[in-house]
Amino acid sequence: MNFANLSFEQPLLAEDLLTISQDKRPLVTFQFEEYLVVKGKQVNNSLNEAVPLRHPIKIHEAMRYSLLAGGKRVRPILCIASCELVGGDESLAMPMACALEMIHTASLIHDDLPCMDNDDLRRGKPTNHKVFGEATAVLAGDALLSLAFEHIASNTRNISPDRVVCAIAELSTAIGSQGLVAGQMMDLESEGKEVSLNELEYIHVHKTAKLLEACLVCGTIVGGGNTADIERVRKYARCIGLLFQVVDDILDVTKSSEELGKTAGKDLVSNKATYPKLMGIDKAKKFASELMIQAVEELAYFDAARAAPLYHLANYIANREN
Ligand code: GRG
Repeated sequence: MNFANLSFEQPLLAEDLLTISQDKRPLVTFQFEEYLVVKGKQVNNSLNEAVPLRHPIKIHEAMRYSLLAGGKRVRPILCIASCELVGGDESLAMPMACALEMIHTASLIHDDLPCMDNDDLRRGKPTNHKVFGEATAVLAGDALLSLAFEHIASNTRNISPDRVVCAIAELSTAIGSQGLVAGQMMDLESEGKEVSLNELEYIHVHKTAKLLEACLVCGTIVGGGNTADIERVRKYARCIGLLFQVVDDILDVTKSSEELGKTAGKDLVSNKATYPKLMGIDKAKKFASELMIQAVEELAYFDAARAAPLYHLANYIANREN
């Protein structure tokens, strides 16, 4: 991709996080803010329809409470953007995108439970168990997880069964005992212990990056991408996934609870291993900038116009404020 002669709708990056050289900027003018708003609304509408308020009312109320509480919708939007990157229409990816948000929300509900992170605030509201009680919160997470797979199987259209099965395999691996659950397990086990940078990377890669990788890879699969496309997107995804968590660690020490919509400074109070703690805030920011640059380089193989959303999403993840 030729990155020369570019124009931008907004500044690329917060100066303190990173600067990226002119020749790495995408070719096309792209209204990223509008893209985020439009895609976010479409995802919210689809999620609202996917979980109607029906009998038994309490469990569906609890599922809807957390699922529709806001959230940046980064995962479904990454899925849609990677589908569009390889020429697929958004409609092909929407059931998968909604499923990813359901799984993400399930993991947040469980993560906030007293037996896990024990948190009171999520997405700017009291956590699920604070409102509905612990037992219902556990069930709401279980039901969202199950519904995610039902939703993919029942609502995906115009994609070969081979591709759907392949995407489901990718997704289920990413969230099980070799993915999300592995990261959470190691995170719990490392509480109160000295953690090396390698161990911290294992936790972050599994707890956060694997699901983000699945979002991008599944979007590429359902969008019709070939093996080379999938592997290139996977490389981008691995950088973005780790970047997301490094930035999360930085935000925990630099923002307030109001700004984050969740309890700020929690990592410090619980003496948790984080990138700022292990390498200092400046080096953590530098690491984030390196990951962002590496991610963007992986997009060079793709059509510039189609790659623009993923280019801007990398920038957004690096510079997000919550
Ligand atoms: C339910 C499959 C399943 C597993 C449960 C509890 C658990 C195992 C894993 C916890 C995983 C976890 C909560 C990781 C943190 C990921 C993270 C950085 C979340 C914040 O994501 P944002 O900033 O939040 O995208 P919003 O609210 O905007 O969606």
